[in-house]
Amino acid sequence: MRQSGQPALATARPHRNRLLRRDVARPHRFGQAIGMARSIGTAVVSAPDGVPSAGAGPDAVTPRGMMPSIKRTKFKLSHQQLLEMYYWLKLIRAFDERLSTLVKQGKVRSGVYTGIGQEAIVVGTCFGLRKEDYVCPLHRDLGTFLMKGVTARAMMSQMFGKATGLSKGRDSALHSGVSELGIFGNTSMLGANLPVAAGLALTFKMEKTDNVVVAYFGEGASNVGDFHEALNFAGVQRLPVVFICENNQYAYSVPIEKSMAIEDVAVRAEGYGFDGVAINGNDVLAVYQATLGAVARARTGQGPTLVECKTYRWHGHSEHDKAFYRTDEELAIWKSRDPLTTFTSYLEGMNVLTGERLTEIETRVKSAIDDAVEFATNAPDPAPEDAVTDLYA
Ligand SMILES: Cc1ncc(C[n+]2csc(CCOP(=O)(O)OP(=O)(O)O)c2C)c(N)n1
Ligand SMILES: [Mg+2]
Repeated sequence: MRQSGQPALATARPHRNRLLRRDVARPHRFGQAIGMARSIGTAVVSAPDGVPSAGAGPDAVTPRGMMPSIKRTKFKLSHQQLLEMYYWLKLIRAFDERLSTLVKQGKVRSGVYTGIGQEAIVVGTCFGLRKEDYVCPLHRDLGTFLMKGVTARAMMSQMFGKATGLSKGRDSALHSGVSELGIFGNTSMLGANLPVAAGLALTFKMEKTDNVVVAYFGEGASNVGDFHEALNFAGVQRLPVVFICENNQYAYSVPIEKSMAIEDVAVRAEGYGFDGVAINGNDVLAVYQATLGAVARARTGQGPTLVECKTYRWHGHSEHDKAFYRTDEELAIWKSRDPLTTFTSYLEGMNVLTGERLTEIETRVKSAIDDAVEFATNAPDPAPEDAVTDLYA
């Protein structure tokens, strides 16, 4: 919310408004070497030949940082696959929105860190993964669990702290993994999932599989030591890991310009000997395309990639944070780049999404969420005697 007396966004925080700014190209040396220097204000990752980007338009991107060869990755998605992507975007949005309501109703008492506004990152990164590939999600990445195969019922039970949840009621957040689905649950230690991701990738390499690891972190986490150790190790060992930075501009109340002196987290990859790219994280196809390229490189022994997805979280850090540290104007700008609305328009423009299909998808989403809430509400609490089971220490 905007504080009284606070000047308008553009004058108060020119840096914060950078995603609207036109600027001159600042090509990275890798980019120059492969002739990929480009101008600020154009699409960062262009869609494959003949397929327009689903992005929110030129204002929605900040193409700074490096442009590795993944820019040229081509892909084809059938209408069915595009609609599947759309379903996931809708489901994940609806799940988080319902959780937000449940917190306000006092029905969910855990810390809820929604990813509303950031869904394109989860969907674009998980869509092309295999079951055997691992994800190492963050506190905002509930959608990765759903996309890797956890049911909405189990996920809702987890958030309710019920016995039917992933951690059987011992926790009510995302601190739980499902190894058979390739999900390594996060801990609360920011950045700590990244060395673990590198370790998982080392296992894949030593076992000579072509599985990959996709690890998520915020721009805030990229300032902690674990991030740098993990990227260094992954670079030295050429590990099959894709580092996905969800740059939502804030680490709790701290805006990015107060925590780092660079514009793009992506440039940090260069220090560890591999490529990084900054893309429009609100464009699900751009995220899908960049991940596809990075995953292909990882699978074929070409090592890690850092993909920085520029985005914004609509809600506060958690549901108890009213986010007074930002302005209404800033939020409105980012809401106008809603990954869901832009993808809806894109699909409608291509005649992939018709009124009938939209109703069908919305009905499916609503019934999945309603069913999950009902299931979790009626599910049993954990039994006291179970407190000492499943312990390894
Ligand atoms: C090592 C460590 N330091 C601080 C915290 C407290 N903390 C939890 S989330 C958070 C902000 C994270 O920001 P970012 O990495 O940008 O991710 P975002 O929440 O924006 O998705 C902080 C400071 C923590 N959990 N772990
Ligand atoms: Mg952040």
